[in-house]
Amino acid sequence: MMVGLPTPLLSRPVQANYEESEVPSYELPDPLVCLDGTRVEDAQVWREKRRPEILELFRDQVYGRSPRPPRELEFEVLEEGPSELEGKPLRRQVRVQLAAGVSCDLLMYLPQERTGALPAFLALNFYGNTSVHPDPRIVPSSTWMDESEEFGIVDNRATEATRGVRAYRWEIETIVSRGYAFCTVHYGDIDPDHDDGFENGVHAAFPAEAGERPADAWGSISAWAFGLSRVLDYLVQDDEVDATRVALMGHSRLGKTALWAGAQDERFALVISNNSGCAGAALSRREFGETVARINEVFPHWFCRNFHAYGADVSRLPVDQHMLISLMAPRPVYVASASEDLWADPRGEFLSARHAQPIYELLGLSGLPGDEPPPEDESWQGSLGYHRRGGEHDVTALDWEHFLDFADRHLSSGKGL
Ligand code: GTR
Repeated sequence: MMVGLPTPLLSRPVQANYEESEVPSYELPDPLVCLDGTRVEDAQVWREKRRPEILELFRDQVYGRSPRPPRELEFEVLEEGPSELEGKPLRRQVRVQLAAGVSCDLLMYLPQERTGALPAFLALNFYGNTSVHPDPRIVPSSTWMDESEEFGIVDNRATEATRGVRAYRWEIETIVSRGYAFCTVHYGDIDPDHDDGFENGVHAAFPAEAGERPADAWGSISAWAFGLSRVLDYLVQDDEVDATRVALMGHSRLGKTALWAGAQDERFALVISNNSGCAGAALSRREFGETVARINEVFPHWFCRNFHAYGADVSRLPVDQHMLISLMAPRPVYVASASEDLWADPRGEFLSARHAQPIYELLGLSGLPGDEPPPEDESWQGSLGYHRRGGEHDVTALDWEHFLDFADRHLSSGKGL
């Protein structure tokens, strides 16, 4: 346990805590108490005063401040045509410019049967668009790719050998058969996942002014979130997609990204966090599994420099992750955990959603029905949703079943509803 350790010891590896009895006692910052000490009593004060305060705290102290997007949206349709996937959905591949000289490739599958603009799922992927399905027509990625012995990725060089390797995580045929467009982008197109001085990816298009990089400058999670918003800019003008009904889904570090993207960009209608853990859905003050100290040590580039200071004493953080979820309100948020994914603190993920509930209630919406999570594999769904799947850190068909039901409830797929 790290609380109370003298600072010098923190640079040594600290054993992660996996014992509930060892969770330190903590007090969460109250999302309904403003910085001047006044209490939020109505939706207007939440909207106009407290919500902007919390958003600013996350920008300034955790993920960093993103630049303004380019004024003109530029994109190019790379390829379009019927696919051989079950149900023969239309495949469309679009190169979307993120900033001068940087673009990402968006892969879309649109159900063949459609009567109007479609609700959509949008998610970043880890190993290139080719990894999500064996479809031979998916344009391979040529950007930075995470090294992997398993997939033969050496020196971060993208390889087509990833075709289909992660298909099991993406229920594309099911998603499409339920009336949703499926949209995905390789996160490496937006920003390489390296601690490399922010000199490449979309960061490079916005060079810092001379001198030290500001302590609130954007890290990689902010960069990936920025990319998601630019993809949404494209979807807004794609007539076949209803951009007011886009569900953002992310797994692990990309789950952290989905929550941060949804918090900043209120055009996202719904957010799903899968196993996002520390600096995602899990409460930092529990220090269960991955901690703020450890995440900053191993992945300093994910955050702004201000965040690095909190590893030594997490109780000083002016926010905790329930406040990130509260920034989505009144829009629906679904948090999914996995029982064996202790590193991501399943209980801390549940509690974040639970502690965001007062904001949903203030806005007249229901939250989760109980103080304890539902039985394993069962899903609770109101404006907030939660399940804890049996098994490891992963995305499975059961997770997607719950995500799709949650999206049907809130976005109405137009099929079977
Ligand atoms: C882990 C990291 C987690 C989680 C995960 C992932 O190594 O400690 O915070 O984000 O990576 O993204 O796969």
